[in-house]
Amino acid sequence: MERDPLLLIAFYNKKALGVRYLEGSLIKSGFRVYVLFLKNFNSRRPEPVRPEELLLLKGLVRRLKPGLIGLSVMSSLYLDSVVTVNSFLKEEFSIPVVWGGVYASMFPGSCLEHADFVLRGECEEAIVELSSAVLEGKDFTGIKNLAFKQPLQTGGSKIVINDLRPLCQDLDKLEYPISRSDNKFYIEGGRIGLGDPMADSVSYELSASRGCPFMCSYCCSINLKRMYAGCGKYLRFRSVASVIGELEEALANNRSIKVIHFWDEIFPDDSSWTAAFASQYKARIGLPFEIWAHPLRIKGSTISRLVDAGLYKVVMGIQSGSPRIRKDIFHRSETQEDILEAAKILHANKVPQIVYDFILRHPFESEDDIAQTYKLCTCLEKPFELQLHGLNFFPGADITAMAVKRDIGIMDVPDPDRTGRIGDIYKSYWGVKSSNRMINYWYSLIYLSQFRTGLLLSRYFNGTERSSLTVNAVLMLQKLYLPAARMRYLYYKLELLIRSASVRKNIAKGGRQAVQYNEGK
Ligand code: B12
Ligand code: SF4
Repeated sequence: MERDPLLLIAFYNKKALGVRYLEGSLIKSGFRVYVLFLKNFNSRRPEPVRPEELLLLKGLVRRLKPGLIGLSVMSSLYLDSVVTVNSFLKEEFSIPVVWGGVYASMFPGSCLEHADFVLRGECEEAIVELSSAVLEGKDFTGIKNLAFKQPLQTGGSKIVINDLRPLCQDLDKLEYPISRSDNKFYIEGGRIGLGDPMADSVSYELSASRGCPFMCSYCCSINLKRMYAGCGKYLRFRSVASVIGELEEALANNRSIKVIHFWDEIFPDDSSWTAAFASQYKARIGLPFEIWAHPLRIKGSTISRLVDAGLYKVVMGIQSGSPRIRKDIFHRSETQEDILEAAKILHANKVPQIVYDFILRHPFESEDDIAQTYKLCTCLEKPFELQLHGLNFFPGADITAMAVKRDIGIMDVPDPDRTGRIGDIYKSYWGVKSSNRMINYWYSLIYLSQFRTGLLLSRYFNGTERSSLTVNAVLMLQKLYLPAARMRYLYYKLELLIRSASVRKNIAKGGRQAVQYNEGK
């Protein structure tokens, strides 16, 4: 008899790499799988799941009749929506529900207040084992990575958290994340659609590695690294052949792809890996691509090769120009010189779009700290863009414990176990405005420093005596530069399209095949 299908739900994430990996693994093991992408990601106006969207979900579950539903809880930022969906499913159906993802891995106990099961960590194997056990009514209690509630003879239940299996060291063994459309649905804006929302996307998103070598205090990557202690190497790389193979398959399936987005926490920087990657990418893919980078992992030889292969955009985390904040609060060891050197390399190698990421206006930061960030920004070579955001105190992150321990202002730091409405949480990440006018003043100077004329103006104001008039003028100037930021955004988009079109034209002429490569043979 055919087994019931499975339904995996991704929240606010139509790319949902993790869910697509699970889908690949389940399909390979003979399961029927459906995937629902529930709501789009919208950092400006994040929206809870609407009642009519829950009704659409109900109709879908009735139609598909899954034997197990998996909720992907990658972030605590939208936990509210996950709990709403979970409660709704529990009221309407008696289908077991399993949670997985970063948040579920960190807090299996709290998640089991809602879910029947939690699977911790990377789950390509564990989801297959749990699905077999649940659908075939077999014993699940010994499954590695699983957490569940065990009923007690005396009544009630206790939480059992099983050990983790070793981390998959050969990432090439995993199926490519799946992009087929006939088993996918999306719900957004009170409507349901059939098909993969990424099917005609102009970007393709993938990862060449898993893990990160760093230990930033505000990031949950270190919680995962600690959780996996003793389970094998945490930072792992795919082979170049596997990455290129995935991209070729994606390009064959979707002719609209114009840009490739690598979501590696830090893009691989190993010289021989990048040399092989650059030459094969240039020969067989060629489209402009984007990466995330770290100041301590930027080398001239690597960046020049990658730019030659099509590297278009680099987002490098600087996070603060204050050595005190970086070292003592964020636990980042790079010096001002390291940062300036990395920026110089990006500039010298003519990376077309250079973006620096900063976390500003948080309770640890003094006026002197933010003034140092401004100073650093004035030393960065142009052109560059700034991505400025606030600090989110994720439950379980080291910085959250630090904030609670130092009692730095209970209004500013949410209780580590508390989560709020999605809109409020996002405000504290992107939109937080300090109540301290001088902090806002420095923030505006930092913002201005990314534009050539803005830098001149910021220097002028920084050099004049501070009065309420000059402070107001700087705050106002920041607003006046918003259209310039918009224009720059459109310029980069257009440039990207032109680059991409020229690569496509070459491909159409057979240009790609004309280039020889020898690596990997
Ligand atoms: C790439 C990335 C992104 C990409 C996502 C691209 C994509 N294709 O999905 C982008 C930039 C879009 C993004 C956005 C956000 N991200 Co992000 N992101 C990451 C990053 C670096 C890697 C995630 C990834 O792709 N991993 C590779 C895949 C294969 O692994 P995975 O997703 O974890 O999935 C595996 C397991 O978790 C598990 N699993 C996953 N889902 C399920 C479901 C079930 C049922 C089961 C059983 C198992 C399971 O099995 C999967 C396969 O092994 C992580 C850091 C990290 N180490 O996880 C942060 C991270 C997950 N992001 C984070 C955050 C905060 C966000 C945002 C909220 C940022 C923002 N302010 O808007 C948004 C939220 C997006 C969303 N709706 O989920 C935080 C979450 C922390 C927290 N406690 O909330 C992390 C941990 C980074 C950090 N700063 O600490 N992110
Ligand atoms: S470098 Fe990025 S991914 Fe790595 S620990 Fe720091 S913030 Fe997290």
